[in-house]
This record gives sequence, C-alpha cells and structure tokens, in this order.
Amino acid sequence: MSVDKRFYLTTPIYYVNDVPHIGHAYTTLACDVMARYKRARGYEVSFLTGTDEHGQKVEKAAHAKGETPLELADRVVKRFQSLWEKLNISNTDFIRTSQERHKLAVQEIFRTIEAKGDIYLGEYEDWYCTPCETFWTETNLLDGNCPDCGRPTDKLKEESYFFRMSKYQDQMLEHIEANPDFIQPKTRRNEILSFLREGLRDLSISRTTFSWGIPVPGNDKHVIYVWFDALTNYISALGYPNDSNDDFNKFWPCDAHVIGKDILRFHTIYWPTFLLAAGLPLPKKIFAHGWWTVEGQKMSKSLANVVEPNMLIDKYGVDAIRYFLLREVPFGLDGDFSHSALVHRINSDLANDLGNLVSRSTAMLSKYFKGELTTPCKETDIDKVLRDKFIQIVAVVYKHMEAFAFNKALQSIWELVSAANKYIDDSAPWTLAKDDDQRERLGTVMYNLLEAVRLISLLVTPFMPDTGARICTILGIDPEDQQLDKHDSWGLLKPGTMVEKATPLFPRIET
Ligand code: ME8
Repeated sequence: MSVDKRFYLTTPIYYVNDVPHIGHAYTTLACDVMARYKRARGYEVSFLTGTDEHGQKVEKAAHAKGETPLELADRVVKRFQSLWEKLNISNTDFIRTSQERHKLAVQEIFRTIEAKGDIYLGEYEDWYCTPCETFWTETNLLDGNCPDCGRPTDKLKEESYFFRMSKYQDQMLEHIEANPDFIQPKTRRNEILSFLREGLRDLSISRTTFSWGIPVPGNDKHVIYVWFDALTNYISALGYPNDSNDDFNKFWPCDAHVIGKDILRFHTIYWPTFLLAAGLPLPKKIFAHGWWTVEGQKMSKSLANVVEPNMLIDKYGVDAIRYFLLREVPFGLDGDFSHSALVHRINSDLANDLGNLVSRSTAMLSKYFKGELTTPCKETDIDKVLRDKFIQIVAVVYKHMEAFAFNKALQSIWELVSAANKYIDDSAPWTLAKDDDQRERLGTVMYNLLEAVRLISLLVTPFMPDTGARICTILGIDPEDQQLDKHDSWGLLKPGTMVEKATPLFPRIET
C-alpha cells in the first residue's frame, strides 16, 4: 500500500466524570463516517478515540461518589465503549490515559522537551477553572469568573514546571499562515490567528495540589498538567516512543484531529507547540465543529435536557440517528437538536425519498421480471441524463467528503435519490409493462434504476452502514466487496442477478 493511501484521524478523548451524550456521539460519529469513507476509497485507516481520565475534575467527581478515580473511570469507560458499539463506530483503537503505554509516552515527551531546555521549574500565582482545567490571569477573568464557562475560579499559588510556549509564537503564526487548511473552518483559523497575535505566555504544565495524574519524571511531587497528558494520547496510541512499533512512523503526522470548538486552543496552540519543542511533525489538520443545543437551549444536567444517545437509537434506529446528526447541520456550525426535526428528516428523507425508491424499484423488478435483471439495451436520452448525473455527482460527493462537508455530501446523494425517483416517473414502467413490444425497453429501465440504487447504496454506506449493506444484499451483491474505489462507475450490476423485493427500510414515524 502506498504511503499516501494511509489516513489517521482522532476524536477528542472524553472526560470520564460525565457519561456520554449527543455531543460526544456527534464528534465520534463524524470521525466514523470519515473513516468508513476513506476505507471505502482504498485507504488504510487508523481511527482513534478514548478517554481522558486524569486531573482534578475527575478526582473530585470520584471522591464525590465515594470511589477512587480509577474505579470511576473503569465504570464510565464501559458506558463510552458500549455506546460506540451501538452507534456502529469502527475505531481501530481505544486509548485510556490511565494505561501504561500512555504514561510512558507522556513522560518521554516531557523529558524530551525538558532536555531541550523548554521546560523549567518556576512558581505561578494564577486563577484556575477546574471544570475547564484551564489557568487564567486576573485580567482574563470576567467578574472574577472563567471567561469560557462563567463558573468561579480558584486562586492558586504553586511551584510548577513551565513550558516555554512563548518561544513558539512566531513559528506557530508562520505555520498557520503558510497552511490555510491547518485549522478549519476558516472562522476558527481567524480566531486563533488573532489570539496568537496578542502574544503567548509560558504554560504551567504541572500541579502539586492533587495526585491523580502522571508524575513528572524525576520529581514525584508534581503531576503533569492534564492537557499536556491528554493531548499526548494522539501519539501514545501509535506506540510513541517505542521504536519497535511502526504505527507511529506509518500514521504520524495525523491527517485530522476532529474536535468541538470548545477545545480549539488546546489543539491548535498547546499541542502543536509541544510537538515543535519535541521535534515532531505537526498534525495536518484540526477541524473544529460547532455546538449542539437542545430545543434551543444549552444542554445541561440542571435543565435535565441532556440528550441520551442510547435512548434515541433504541427509539429511531442507529442509521436514522447517524443520518440526522450529519445531515441537519453544516459541519463546523452550531446546531439545534429537536425531536420534531429528527422525525421530519426520518419521514421525508429516509422513509419517503430513499425508502420508497428502493421499495418501488425492487417491487417493479419483482413484478415485471420475477426479480431478475436483464441486459440493458439501447440507451435513450433520459437514460443518458441519469447516467451522466450519477457520474458527475459521485465526484461532487467525494469533493464534499474530502472537505468534511458531510451535509453537502448528503444533499448531493439525495439529488441522486430524486433523480432516480424522477426517472421512474418519466419512464413510466407501468405503461411500458402493458405493451409486449416494450419488453426490452422495460428491462433497460429496470436495469438503470437498480444500478442507480446500487450506487446510492455505496455512497450512503459511510453514513448508514447497516442500510448500505442491506440494500446491497437486496440487490444480490456482497456488501463486503462493494467498495467505492473499485465499484463507483456506472453499469457494474450483472444482468441475470436476482434482486429481492425490499421490505420498507425506514418505517414512517407517526407524530
Ligand atoms: O474536553 N455539542 O473532554 P469532554 C457538540 N477531555 N459537541 C460536544 C458537545 C455539544 N453540546 N458537548 C461535548 C474534553 N461535545 C477533553 C478533551 S482531547 C486531547 C481532551 C464534544 O468530555 C466535542 O467534541 O469535555 C467536545 O470537544 C468534546 O465533546 C469535549 O469532551
């Protein structure tokens, strides 16, 4: 496999003080769709997710529940892992920051940067927001509270190790300016450029007031700052610094870190400057998506409006949820989750447009040809229009996928669904069926229609893997060897294939 046919992408690693909700599911799902798409295009994909288990926030949550931090983590990790299974997530690894492989990597990168002279021992006096695990200067605070989340901060005075982040300010600015795709979308890039231009301070990267973390090498009094620890997961999972594990050489630098906009600065400034200091290549892209609210409100435990993905999957089915989350909101913008929007999408896009296309096509083939595809004959103008549209739009879908524009990719796929539905209406197979002289024409129409359904099934598979596989099976082809890289051209269905009559793919939801 050639080098450029490899793709490495990551989700954030989620804190274990909270159980997974729709926001976590969204990021992981977007990565899964990208991972499946890249695999279908012939890439070897490494897809990492995991959990962020250290730090004061997790330690506090564990004590509040009368557990050790590790007991809490062990319990909550299972919730994440079982949700990912239920959501059909195809991650290739799951990292926990409490694992030994991770500890070794964090200590090694700390040592490397220290040996370079970019870590020094000092003392800070600053304000700390525990929920955000972030330090703020007095001038950053808003009415004494955290400028990000608005919650109270604590004044901390401690001996601490510092990372010379300020040293890398110009290098970071140059890198972002020279690489327009490094931070996406563009609004986020601009936000980080202006932040950088204001100047970078050195960063406190150790704490002495609690113990749930990775010890600073050579000074057990200190644990390593949770963000220094957490960000390193992206390389510890690849086996860094173990030379005998070649995943690091194979997959680093990462193709895309996908995150929510809340953790942009950590990924676009802290992490790249750590890597620069350690002499390691920078990730190719950081894509920050927007924020979900629920029925117009911020999701929060106190409002009791946290959307629980397991419940949604049980009620509506996994593919419907996967489709909705990526279709409803442009990736990168904020969005609002509402049950009525979800039901509307399921009924109109899935049950009506896609579901009906598959039912009508297979039912007609079953009625007119006992389910057997015949060899297509002379191509008419409307056949050519359909074929050209498919050839053209497959390329457009690829372009959108490469840009993480999931909703646009789905819109384009649905243009194909509409084109195929229109082809049925325009070619009126029910009229052709009444005329024995039109038998060949009827067979050609049915062939074109089912070929359209086949290509649509391949294109929807990254978004809705079960649905894609089900359509392939109905079409009498093996979903396992129907990959986009070898099967995305028109006319590959084999005459003589037996096609099943489909039962409804998506039952309508009564409101
Ligand atoms: O920040 N809308 O973990 P975390 C959209 N451990 N996405 C949301 C969301 C919402 N309402 N709520 C959460 C951490 N997310 C750190 C990360 S990485 C080295 C360390 C998603 O459990 C989104 O991806 O707070 C966000 O960035 C992430 O969950 C935060 O998860």
